[in-house]
Parts: sequence; C-alpha cells; structure tokens
Amino acid sequence: MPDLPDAATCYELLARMALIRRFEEEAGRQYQRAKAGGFLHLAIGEEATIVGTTSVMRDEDFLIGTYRTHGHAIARGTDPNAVMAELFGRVDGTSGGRGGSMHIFDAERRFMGGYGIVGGNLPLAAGLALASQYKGEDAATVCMFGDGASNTGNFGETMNMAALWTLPVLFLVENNLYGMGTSVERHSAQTDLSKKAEGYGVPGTRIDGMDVIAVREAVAEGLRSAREEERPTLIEVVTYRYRGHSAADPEVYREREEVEEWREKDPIESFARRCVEAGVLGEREVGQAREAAEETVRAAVEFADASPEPPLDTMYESLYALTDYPGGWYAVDERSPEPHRGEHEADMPARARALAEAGAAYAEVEEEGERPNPAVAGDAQDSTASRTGPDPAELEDEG
Ligand SMILES: Cc1ncc(C[n+]2csc(CCOP(=O)(O)OP(=O)(O)O)c2C)c(N)n1
Ligand SMILES: [Mg+2]
Repeated sequence: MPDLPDAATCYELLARMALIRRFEEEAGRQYQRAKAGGFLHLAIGEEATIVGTTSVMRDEDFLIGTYRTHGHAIARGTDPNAVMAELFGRVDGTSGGRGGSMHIFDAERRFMGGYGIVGGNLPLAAGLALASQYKGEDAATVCMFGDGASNTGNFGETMNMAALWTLPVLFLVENNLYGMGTSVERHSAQTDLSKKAEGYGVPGTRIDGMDVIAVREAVAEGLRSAREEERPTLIEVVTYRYRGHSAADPEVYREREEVEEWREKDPIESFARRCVEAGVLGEREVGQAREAAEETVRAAVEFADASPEPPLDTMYESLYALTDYPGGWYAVDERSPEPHRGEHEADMPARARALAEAGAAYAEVEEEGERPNPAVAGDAQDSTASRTGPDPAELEDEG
C-alpha cells in the first residue's frame, strides 16, 4: 500500500471527497423534490477516482468527462454553488442553467465537460492534447470515461491516433463494473480493461479505484509520461457506484449483497480510518471535513434556489443552429407565427438556402428513372445541375 502524503494533503483529499459525496447526496434529494430536472447520474462511491486524479493535475491541464461529472467539476475547483444552480436550471449555473446535470462545463478551470454521448469525449480529448502539442504548451489532458465506453469505436480510433501522434493525454477508465444494467463480463470480451489499448500502442495499468492514494500515484506517473515523454497511457481504476445508473434505475441487475460488500470498501471511510490510524489526522479533523462539506452544500442549495430562472425571451441565445432542421415541435417556438431568434434562416448564405430548399422539394417529388451518381457523371461541382427535379430557383414562392 503506498505511503500517505503529509497531513495537509491528506486533509485536502478527505475534505474534497466528503464534499463531493455530500453534494451528490443532496443533488439526489433535490432531484426527488423536482428542484433539479432532466437526468441525474450520481458517482457516489467513485470519489477516490475523481479526487485522486484531480489532486495531481496542474491548473493548465485539461479534464474531460462524461455525464457523471458533478464531482469532477467540483474537484477541479468549480464553485459548488454554480454546479447546484446548473442542476436547478438557473442563470447562475455553470452553463447559465441550459446544460443541466449532464453538461457541467467550466472552461476557466479547463474542465471541458460534461458529455452525454458514451465515448464521445475520447476523440475530443485527443483534440485537446493535439492543440497543446501544436501550440508547444506544457498542458496534459486527462480523459475519464466508463467501462461501457471502452467498447465504442471511438475508443479504438482515439487510442490509435493518440499513440501515433504521441499526444500528451492520459486515458482513465472508471470501471464501476456496469454499463447501465450490463455487467462488464457481459459487455466486454476482455474484462481486464487495462489491456484493451495495448494493441494500439497505449500501455495500461489496473489500479484500486477505492484507494485515493493509489489513484493519485498512478495518475501522477501517467501525467508525467504524457507531459515529458508525450506518451499516452491508459489507467483502469476499479470502482463501484452505490446508487443506480441514473435516478430512475430499479437496479434489478445486481444483488443487494454486492452493493453492501462494496460499501465495506467505501473510499472516504477507509481513507479517514487509515489517516487516523496512522496518526496523520485526528478524529476532530475528520469531523471538521464533514461539517465543512455539510455547510458548503447547504449554502449551495440556498444559492441555487435564490438564483432566477433564465428569462423566456433568452431561450434562443447561445444556440448553435444553422437552420430550423430538424423540424418539429422542439425546434419551433409556437408563441406567435413569425420567426423567432434562432429560427430565422436569413443569415444563411443564399446558396446554402437554395440547396436546402431544393432538397426539401425533392422529398415530395417522385424520382424519374435512375438518379445520376455525381462521382461518375463528373458533376460533383454542382450536383443540383444534373438532377431531374425542379429548379430550386423556381421553387422559391412555393414554400
Ligand atoms: C453512443 C451512446 N450509446 C448509448 C448511450 C446510452 N447510455 C447512456 S449511459 C450508458 C452506459 C455507459 O456505461 P459506462 O461507460 O460504463 O459509464 P457509467 O454510466 O458506468 O459511468 C449508455 C449505454 C449513450 N448515451 N450514448
Ligand atoms: Mg460503468
């Protein structure tokens, strides 16, 4: 078992884990009270993987995670008030209340989200690392994802590019033994996930994810090799989530005894016990860490509750939308018939609009004969010219 660091570091590790635990317990409670909306994925039980990792990262390093990242943002230094306000959908949230639980984001602290697409953050991590390398910066990127994400195509593609381009990135798979309700034995042929990137040239190690010090040391070494040798590595941290996959999970896929067994290895309890037994921290300091967490979370709920909801007329702000495609009730504001901000296509280049309208017109038109293949016909420069349907220019008044 690795040695404990100094007392101040141990206190900080314990206090951070206790804060995240308390924050998430309260987030779950506020979700049940319908104060927090959307989906809610809690990482209760996984605190050592989060805090062990961020405790050895530098300010200039990037962290990118999944949809289970309230704790990751807080561990990176994001104000718990802003995270709670984001869960409540309020203006003082990290994304102005528009992202919610799955999309916590804090560019200032280089916490780059918050992603709902399983495995979607992996190529983005490679992109962040490539940017640092390209600019000659010393920053490394840490990419955290789940065991389930290691089965996606993105995983293999990203490992290959990271190794090929010697990117300063560290991949950390938080193996909590389940992808939703599917156990790792049922979803992955290779259950030692640390081996899964070897063939791509990314070596791996497997670490006890309930031991904050073990995680910390492995991540420190991974960051060193990313930074100094531009050598990507994969760390598998074996951990467990005590709560369901999301707030709505009947948990029929596992036995209560299994959860209880893992509770015995609680990362916060076990670390507190170890610090006290080693004489590094006293019972009083352990209590103090818990009380501080309690107070911070109480204040965060009060702050979030007092923060206003975004005004309705700002609904179309901060949206990235070129057209109103895909159409439908969710894309159209039906308060009044005229176009609203974000629905208007007036800013689109005329050519793009003509193509879009021509495409829409084709949806209604029966094809006559075989449709020409632009690559074969050599007309890829202007694919509308060879089409057999109506001329887009003539369609303008037909809507
Ligand atoms: C590309 C994609 N496929 C499926 C889903 C649905 N989905 C959401 S979470 C999840 C399980 C992911 O498990 P894992 O990667 O182990 O992360 P964990 O939830 O355990 O943290 C799935 C399949 C999704 N969000 N994105
Ligand atoms: Mg998982």
